[in-house]
Amino acid sequence: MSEPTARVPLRQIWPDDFVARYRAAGYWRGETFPAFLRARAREFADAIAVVGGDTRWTYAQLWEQAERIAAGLLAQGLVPGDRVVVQLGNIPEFIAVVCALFRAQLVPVYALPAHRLTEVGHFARKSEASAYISADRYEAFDYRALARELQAELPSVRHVFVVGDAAEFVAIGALDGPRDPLPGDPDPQSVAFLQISGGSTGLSKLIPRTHDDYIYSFRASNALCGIDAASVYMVALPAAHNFPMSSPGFFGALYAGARVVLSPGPGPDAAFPLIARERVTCVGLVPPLALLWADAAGRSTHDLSSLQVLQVGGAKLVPEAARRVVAGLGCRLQQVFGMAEGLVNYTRLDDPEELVLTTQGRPISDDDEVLVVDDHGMPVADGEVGHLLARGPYTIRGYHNDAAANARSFTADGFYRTGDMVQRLPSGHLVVQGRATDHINRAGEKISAEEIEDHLLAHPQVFDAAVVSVPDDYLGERSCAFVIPGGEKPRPAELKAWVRGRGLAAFKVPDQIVFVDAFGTTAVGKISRRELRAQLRARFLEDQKDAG
Ligand code: OOB
Repeated sequence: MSEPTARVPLRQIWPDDFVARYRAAGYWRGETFPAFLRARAREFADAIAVVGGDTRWTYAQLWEQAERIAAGLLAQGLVPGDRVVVQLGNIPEFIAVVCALFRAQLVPVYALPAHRLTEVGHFARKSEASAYISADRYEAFDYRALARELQAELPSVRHVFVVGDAAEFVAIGALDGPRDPLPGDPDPQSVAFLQISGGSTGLSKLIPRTHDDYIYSFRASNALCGIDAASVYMVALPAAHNFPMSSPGFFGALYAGARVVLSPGPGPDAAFPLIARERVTCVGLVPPLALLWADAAGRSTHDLSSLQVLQVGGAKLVPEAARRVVAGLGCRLQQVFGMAEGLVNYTRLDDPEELVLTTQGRPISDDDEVLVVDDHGMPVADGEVGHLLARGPYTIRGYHNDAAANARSFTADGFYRTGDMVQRLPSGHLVVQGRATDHINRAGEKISAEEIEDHLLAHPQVFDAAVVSVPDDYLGERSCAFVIPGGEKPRPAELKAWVRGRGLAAFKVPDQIVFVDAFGTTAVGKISRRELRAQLRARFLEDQKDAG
């Protein structure tokens, strides 16, 4: 039998002098996922690592699950370096599967449970994935149906593995194989997984994160978020999102030997009983949820007194809301302003209250280089609003396989253009003031205006469409599509169903549709889409003011 040939590991390239610097500073220690997970399985063998549903795995059991699944995946014909799209919800198997992929040197590509065929197909195509792993059902959706459509469209996705009832596919629970073929530990500078971007222009980009850089980000986060072996960290947001994964997230918690508790949903009904039962100490939420929790806490009979740190991030928490959250939950607030591409800012647990309430924190690392610049790239003074650029020991230098996006999103000297507009205070704390890119931040879910416009334009009765963000009391922002009908005007519900029918996550369906005869721009000649969206948004806000 011939040896299976591994695929060439993906790499993310930092210039040599930066590599040397980040190693010398002790950020990059040559640690890898499988090595640290194996070490914890010895050190904390009998401590509970993961709690979810009826499952309680010790560290030793989690590692055993990872080894079994890893061996099984290789026995099924996957080879190290293969990319695997993982679409699992907040269930223990999500963590076991991801650890197994690391163990076998397979590269997870994270999809959110809300994603549908169009998005999953895009991730699989872009990453050249050979496998897809999902649950049988999650939140009333049958992912096996999605798997069938995916394989019909992309035969290169040769393998499908399913948690639960696998139907014609292979069950994760049944996987096993000889342990000998399992590879040794990977190169710490190789890409451990591909995370997905919020996607401000068109489709999501894939974000390659290395063992060295990602482990540094959550190891350092642990110190700033107060996570140690005695902590109990709850995953309330979708586990595949970078925030609950690494800021400090469940990986930070596992690195520390702490306990991870997976909440099946983000609302108080699901989370509060678990907080009381497991004595949860830390959880991360997006602003609308934090407000919901704060309101519900007053009426709740559950004991929430174990909560020490409530982290809020993913979208802007305005000071008034921050005050309500603190008053309602009575624990320490930590603001988190991060991005899957890297840079994460935290308010510090010992920051003065005013900074915690009014800023989005400061970078993790002394070697996070943060620039705030004007439209011409010139630095602005502290206190002035400008574009945020970032470079550092856990911020990527480029997207996976996307030269056009890289040319747009990175400066020649390797700074990532975050698209966010911020103010920097003399203390180094950042205040997010808006953004320069056209996406909608809908309760922390990022939606590209362009992506949704393209789907609307494909409708036969749409002549033109522009999608903008409008303020929403609950979500922070919601999406509003301005549509010029072509021929007979479609009904709004029809257009929403159309977008959903294009195989997209439900959160991308426009919340509101406004029909207009023309975009009515006053500018002479052709204006950019961005300018058009800005004008429509301004007109919407003006109309609201008149109406109210
Ligand atoms: C997190 O990551 P992504 O990749 O879903 O989104 C990043 C973008 C940022 O560029 C910014 O526009 C926005 O989300 N954002 C915030 C924010 N946190 C993120 N805007 C205002 N205030 C905040 N606190 O969302 C993410 C990743 C890791 C940790 C936390 C959040």
